[in-house]
Amino acid sequence: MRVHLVNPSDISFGVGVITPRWLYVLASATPDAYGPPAVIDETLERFDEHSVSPGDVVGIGIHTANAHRGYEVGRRARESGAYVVYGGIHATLYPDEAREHGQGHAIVRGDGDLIWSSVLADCKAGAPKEVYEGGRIDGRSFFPGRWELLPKDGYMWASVQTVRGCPKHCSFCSVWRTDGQQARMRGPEDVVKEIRELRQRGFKFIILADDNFYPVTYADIAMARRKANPDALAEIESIRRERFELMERLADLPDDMSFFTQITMEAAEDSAFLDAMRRARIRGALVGVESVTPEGLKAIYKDFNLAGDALAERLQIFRKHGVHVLASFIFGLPTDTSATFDATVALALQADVAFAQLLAAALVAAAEDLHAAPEPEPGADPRRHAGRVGSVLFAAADLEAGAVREVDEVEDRVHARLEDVPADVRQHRHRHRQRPPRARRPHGARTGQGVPPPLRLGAADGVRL
Ligand code: B12
Ligand code: SF4
Repeated sequence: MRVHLVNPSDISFGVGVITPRWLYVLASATPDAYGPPAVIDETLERFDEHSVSPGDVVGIGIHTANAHRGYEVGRRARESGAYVVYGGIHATLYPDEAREHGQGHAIVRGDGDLIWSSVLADCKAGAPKEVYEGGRIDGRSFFPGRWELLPKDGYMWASVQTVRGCPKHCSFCSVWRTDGQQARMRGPEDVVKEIRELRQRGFKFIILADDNFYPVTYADIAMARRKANPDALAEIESIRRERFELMERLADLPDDMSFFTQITMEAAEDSAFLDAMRRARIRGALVGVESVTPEGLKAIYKDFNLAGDALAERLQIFRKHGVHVLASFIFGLPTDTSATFDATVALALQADVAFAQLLAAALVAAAEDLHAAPEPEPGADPRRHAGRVGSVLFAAADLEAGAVREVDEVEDRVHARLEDVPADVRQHRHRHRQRPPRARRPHGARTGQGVPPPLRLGAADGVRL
């Protein structure tokens, strides 16, 4: 019985940016008795069902964005006689969907590290269970990646996790539902050991694949003090201490290494923490700004974020401490209006962020809205039907003609460049080969003379990393 681990992707490019950590963690969790698992990241190369023999196990990790492809892989693997097992964020949230659409024999919910060997033993015995509850294991039990299985020169950056779970509960995010609100931290020793190994393998840039690198805020400490709860206070103080200890260890690593993480903007309140990040060479962080208005933040249960000038000032503090910000914004919140776009751009410039990531929210609702959008009535102004995200209507009529042309030109340039990618690099763009061709955007859709093709989006719980 051979074990195959597949990270699904619609497009394979031959090289990847970041190592998909779960593949290498599950490889570590695979007992030696089964031999080294075949690790297939479809970002690099396509899964070939002919490599699977009857009785093999094919483990597929899915998040919402790659679930469709994951289900296709699973169906093919099952046709080849393999046991198909799904895990990951999306399977944890929607196990029935993975069973129905992906024909999974078994679904693993939660962390795979400890339960994976039991799943394999059951498959070997010919009796996999329908659902396994992997749970939320203690941070000390997280497995490191089995990095000796990495393809040579396959990735630019490696990924190492230091903490899982986030105490917040932002409405659009899946993390607190899947990984929980408890910060589950790996021991600094384990983290550094893994990083050293990766450096020996040539990686100098490492993504800390954490949900929230700053899990204890001043407000949490103040609250525990107010409640006069010594146990709670001791626990959060020890979490904070351990974060500092980790950063000290990172600072001792060779100085050609850099890190990137994800953090809430509350960290800006804590200059000692930001200074420790700088010493640790955590040079950048994704900060979930999400919305620039207090109403927007309230709507997504993120009113611990600031808005307005105070927000800009808070973001500037990161850069002053040598931590560059990738600010992540969401569009399409119920409180957004067409003025939100300009307000967001103005804020991003004022805050001096290094990058801005702009995402569409409420993917399900937005997709439904688009699907439900009626064809223009004969004689009606078709430009009112250019599209909608959440409650924001994108009417091409509202765009300047020049802006429309610019968007079209950029899109055409990107397509042209993709076509130029040499065949040996662009191994296969199987999205185009395997699926019926996507409905092309009707000519002139961008300029309002047609309706854009419907979006096919899954049931998404979270839209930002
Ligand atoms: C690092 C990260 C990234 C990085 C690195 C990705 C990479 N190459 O690894 C980058 C920046 C590229 C990224 C991009 C995106 N990400 Co991201 N990312 C993360 C983050 C913070 C950590 C992921 C990670 O490595 N975890 C460590 C591993 C070990 O954990 P794991 O993957 O969960 O795997 C464990 C279990 O789930 C389980 N498991 C997983 N697979 C399998 C399979 C089997 C068979 C079994 C048994 C078990 C199992 O066992 C594993 C070990 O315990 C997560 C947050 C999170 N908590 O997961 C978001 C997260 C996965 N990202 C998310 C999103 C939305 C995205 C983007 C779509 C963002 C965007 N709009 O562009 C893109 C998608 C990119 C793509 N095409 O894959 C969402 C997904 C939400 C959802 N409903 O699916 C998450 C959950 C964040 C969130 N706020 O909700 N991401
Ligand atoms: S969006 Fe960020 S702060 Fe909010 S729950 Fe998710 S990980 Fe935590």
